[in-house]
Amino acid sequence: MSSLKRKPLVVVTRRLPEVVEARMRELFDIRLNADDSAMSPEALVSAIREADVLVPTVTDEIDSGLLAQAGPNLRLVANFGNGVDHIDVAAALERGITVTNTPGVLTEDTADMTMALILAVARRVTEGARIITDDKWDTGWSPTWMLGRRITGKRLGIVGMGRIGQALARRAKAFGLSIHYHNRRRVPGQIERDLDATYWESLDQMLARVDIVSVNCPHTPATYHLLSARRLKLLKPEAIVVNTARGEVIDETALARLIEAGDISAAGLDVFEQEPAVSPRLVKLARAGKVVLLPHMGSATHESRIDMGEKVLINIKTFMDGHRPPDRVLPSML
Ligand code: 8YV
Repeated sequence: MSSLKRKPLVVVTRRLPEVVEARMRELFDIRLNADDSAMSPEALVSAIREADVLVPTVTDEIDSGLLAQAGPNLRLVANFGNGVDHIDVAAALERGITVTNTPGVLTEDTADMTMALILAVARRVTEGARIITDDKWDTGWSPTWMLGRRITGKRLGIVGMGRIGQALARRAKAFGLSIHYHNRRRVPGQIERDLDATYWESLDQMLARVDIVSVNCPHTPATYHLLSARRLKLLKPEAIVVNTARGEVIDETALARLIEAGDISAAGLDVFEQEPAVSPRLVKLARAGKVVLLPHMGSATHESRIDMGEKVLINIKTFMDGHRPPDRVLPSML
């Protein structure tokens, strides 16, 4: 916690919604990234040398090497986003730098996008839309054409039953899916009852029994390639895999290989291991209608992005006023 006599210098690495930037301008001395391109490592170094507060996003790698070059004023990294796997939180804390994030405000939108991907894959939504825009609907309607899979009555396995996992479960239940989940900790009984959710202590056993798997856990050292080649092979051949969390939780190469071989039916991915690069194998599968790929759009609504900005503002303001910011991230939470 800290108190400055002057306005704090806040460096924001990407353009934020206008209302958020305007409020930041009123409260702080801010430096914005006018052209909104992802900051180079050199630009990040000069940012953290002068800033009191850095506001990064998922496109900035804030590792221990970078943090070692921070200037004496850097006290807070107020991440615009929930996931903090691009920030070395322990290294920051060792240097007396507080880290905050923006939990809670993007839950519903991310759960919506997960549901959208489940439906898009099962009902071939993007494939169908492309038939019209590519002028390929010359055969007209037919009883056996463009058939997808019904989702009602199927089993959904949620990997990570936190806020987003539970918001997805509420939606999926309304669509007639039965809810199964694996989580580090079992959720309270009342939540399980409300969601009719079945807890699987063994991820392997759950994977072998569900029709759709959705990844909704954070990326941490413990969840890196949690859906490994071995685990992906446990899935039924007709299974669908959906990921709106972080690419690193799934062994993407193994997933592509299994879909190519017909050992997994399809996938819907909003996140990738090497963003913004997307594996050419996945792109090829998308062209063949086997997977639906989106460019990390889970929280991309005006509402979420404004609320995320509001959280960043509150975290900075509270911290600068000498109080504990509401969304402090500690290594023990990861
Ligand atoms: C954001 C996200 O778009 O909040 C997160 O963890 O993955 C996304 O919804 C992005 O992280 C913003 O930095």
